[in-house]
Amino acid sequence: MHVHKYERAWLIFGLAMLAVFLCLLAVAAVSNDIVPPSGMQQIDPSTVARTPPFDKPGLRRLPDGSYEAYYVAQVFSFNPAVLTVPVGAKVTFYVTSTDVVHGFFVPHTDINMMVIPGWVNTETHVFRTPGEYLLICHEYCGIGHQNMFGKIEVTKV
Ligand SMILES: [Cu+2]
Repeated sequence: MHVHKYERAWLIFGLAMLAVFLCLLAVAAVSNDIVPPSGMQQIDPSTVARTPPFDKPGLRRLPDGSYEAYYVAQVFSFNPAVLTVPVGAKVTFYVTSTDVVHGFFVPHTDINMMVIPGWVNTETHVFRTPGEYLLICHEYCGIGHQNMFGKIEVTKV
């Protein structure tokens, strides 16, 4: 089979770039100790219910006036199902799963996480507009996935 010299050069260039990028990825992963997804806390999924602070999921107010919300995702619900926060609150969400991969998505905000058993995922959001926010699982997690949702009520103070 005849391959034109420009075509051969282009194929070699493409393969060389692939090799370079794979090497860079491997070097970055090893040297920066990258694990997918990066920089998250680990937790034993079988002992989440006994591991503080996930043994009592919900909202906590910090001395600086911000909030932490601890969520446990499991087939097919979020705990807490309803979270009430005051408008203007800066809330850092900590979410983990006890069983399978779930999603943690609040439309019209920047909250969009994967919830992976064995890991604690985190995201911070400031709720500036009062109202009801839907919290949905957007990773297919089983037969009742479409019923897996929660609510965040942002109330005027
Ligand atoms: Cu789901």
